[in-house]
Amino acid sequence: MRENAIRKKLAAGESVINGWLAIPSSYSAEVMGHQGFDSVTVDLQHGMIGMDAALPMFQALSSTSAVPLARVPWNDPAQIMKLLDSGAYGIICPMISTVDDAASFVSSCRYPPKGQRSFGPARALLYGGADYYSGADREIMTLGMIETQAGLDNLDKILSLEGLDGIYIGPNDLALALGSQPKSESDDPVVIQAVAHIRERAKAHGKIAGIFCSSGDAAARRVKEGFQMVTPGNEAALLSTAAKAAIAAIRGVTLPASAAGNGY
Ligand code: 3PY
Ligand code: MG
Repeated sequence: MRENAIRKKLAAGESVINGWLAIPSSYSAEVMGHQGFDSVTVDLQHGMIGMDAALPMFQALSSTSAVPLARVPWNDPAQIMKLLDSGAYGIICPMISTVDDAASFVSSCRYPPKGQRSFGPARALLYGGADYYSGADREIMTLGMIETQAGLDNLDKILSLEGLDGIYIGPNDLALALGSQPKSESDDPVVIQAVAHIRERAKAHGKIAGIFCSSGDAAARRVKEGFQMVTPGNEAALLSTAAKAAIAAIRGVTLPASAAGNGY
C-alpha cells in the first residue's frame, strides 16, 4: 500500500503543512496540491463541498504529492467510511467531546477486529494500491477536533484512546465554547491558555497536535510553539487575501490589518 507520507514525517519529528479546500472544484484542488503542501484537506464540514464534489477533488490531488485528507461534516460512520473509500488517507473529525465520540470515530476508520469499517475500498484501491486492505489500519490517520468545553474537560481521556493519532484544534469553535469571539488567532487569555493546554497535553500523550490558523505567519508561530500540523487558512481565504493585496498595490494603498481574514 502507498505509504502515508505525513505519518512518516510526523513520526520523524517534522512538522506538516496542511492545505485546506473549501471550494468545490477539482481545479482548485489540483492547484493547491501542486504548491508544496504536505497534505491537503477536503473540508466537507464548512467547505462548500459535498460527497460528489469531493471525489474529483481527491482525483485531482492524486496528480500531486500532497497526502489527501478529509474533514467530515460530523462524526458519522457512513460519511467517514465513504470518504475513506474515496481515497482519503486521514480523517479530521469535528467536535470530539467525549472518549465515546473518539472511540466511535476511530472505529469508523479501522477494519474489524479493530473497528467497524465496512469493506469496499473502491477508489482507495486505485490510490492506495491493490494491497490497500492489509495496510489501511496502519496508514489511515485519525485526528479528532478539540473545540468544545466538554472536549477540554475530557481531553486526557480522549488523548488516552489507542488508535487516535492526534487532535486538531478548531480555534473558532473553541473560542465560542469559552465565551469568546470566534477568531483563529484569539487574543483572549482564556483561549490562549486553552490552546496551549491542549498542545501540552497532546505532547504529554505522545499524540499529534494540529491547529487551524489564519495565515502562513500565524501558522509559523504555531509551529514554533510546538504544533506539528498547521493549516494556513483555506484556499478561499488565501485567494481573497491575494486578490485584496493585488488591488491595494494597484491603487497604491496599504491594507489595514482588519483586511486580513480569519482563515475562512
Ligand atoms: C474552527 O476554528 O472551529 C474550525 O473548525 C476550523 O476549521
Ligand atoms: Mg470548528
